Amino acid sequence: MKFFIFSTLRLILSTGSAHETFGNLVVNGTVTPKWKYVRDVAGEPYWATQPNVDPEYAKRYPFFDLFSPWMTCGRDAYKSAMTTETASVIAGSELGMWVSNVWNSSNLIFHDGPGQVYMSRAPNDDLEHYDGKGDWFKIATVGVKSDTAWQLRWTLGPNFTIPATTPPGHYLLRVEHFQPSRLTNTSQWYVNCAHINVIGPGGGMPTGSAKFPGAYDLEDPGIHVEDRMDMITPVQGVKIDLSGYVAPGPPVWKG
Ligand SMILES: *[C@@H]1O[C@H](CO)[C@@H](O)[C@H](O)[C@H]1NC(C)=O
Ligand SMILES: *[C@@H]1O[C@H](CO)[C@@H](O)[C@H](O)[C@H]1NC(C)=O
Ligand SMILES: *[C@@H]1O[C@H](CO)[C@@H](O)[C@H](O)[C@H]1NC(C)=O
Ligand SMILES: *[C@@H]1O[C@H](CO)[C@@H](O)[C@H](O)[C@H]1NC(C)=O
Ligand SMILES: [Cu+2]
Repeated sequence: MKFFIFSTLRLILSTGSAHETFGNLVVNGTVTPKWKYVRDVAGEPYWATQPNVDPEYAKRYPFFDLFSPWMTCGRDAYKSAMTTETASVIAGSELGMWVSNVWNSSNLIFHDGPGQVYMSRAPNDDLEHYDGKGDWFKIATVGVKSDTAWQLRWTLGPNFTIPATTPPGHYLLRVEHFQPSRLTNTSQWYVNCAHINVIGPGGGMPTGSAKFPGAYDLEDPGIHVEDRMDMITPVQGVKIDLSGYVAPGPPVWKG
């Protein structure tokens, strides 16, 4: 049984589906270099140990366990805290977290699912020693485009605004992308975190808080979805209908 589960997982990991990492922060209209402002991550444990496999290839594999510590900022991302640079960003400006590495050489996302963006201020504004275990507030959900399509499909990644009244300080900026499914505990998860220094007048009080891991549940209706919303393993004869989809987590704080 154990072997069966293992080989099924390997099959899922090695066929068809698209994978990605969000290694590029977009700031001031510029796509910054991969892993400069985003915490670098470890490769998927199996692929990372295969000979002659590009490390970037192994990094873009998803993880499946939403209770994993990888849910905070990606696989072993805290190990890169000291070497990740911090980007100064103006509150109220638009940023992006874009894919640096996808399965399909089109280099565009071809996963179906929402993207969400969260922020968490580092204690003492010390990002180099922040493991991301504090409170997070949500600043964006990039969800459905129509009843049959997701906004992120065939794009480089989410664009979003840092709320204009965000208290100035040093934050982890966390992007997540996943595939809602009608099958429990089968979503591919992609998570990465950037280091940002928010410059601005402040004055806002972020509301709605979440912990990662911990904020989401396997039975969250935005993760374990109705049959009509499953575009990964669709039920034959059931028409795709994403209407009414609500992504997991607290509401978006707009500042
Ligand atoms: C969910 O899947 C992950 C990995 O695929 C596994 O480690 C975990 O035990 C599963 N959780 C449950 C509740 O089945
Ligand atoms: C973005 O522009 C602001 C204002 O000019 C500047 O302070 C900041 O350093 C820039 N950020 C990056 C990462 O270039
Ligand atoms: C990427 O995937 C799409 C959808 O499967 C396919 O149509 C396209 O040809 C692929 N592009 C490349 C360059 O492999
Ligand atoms: C993000 O912005 C770029 C232009 O800067 C655009 O090409 C892209 O489609 C946008 N992404 C989404 C998901 O809207
Ligand atoms: Cu994938």
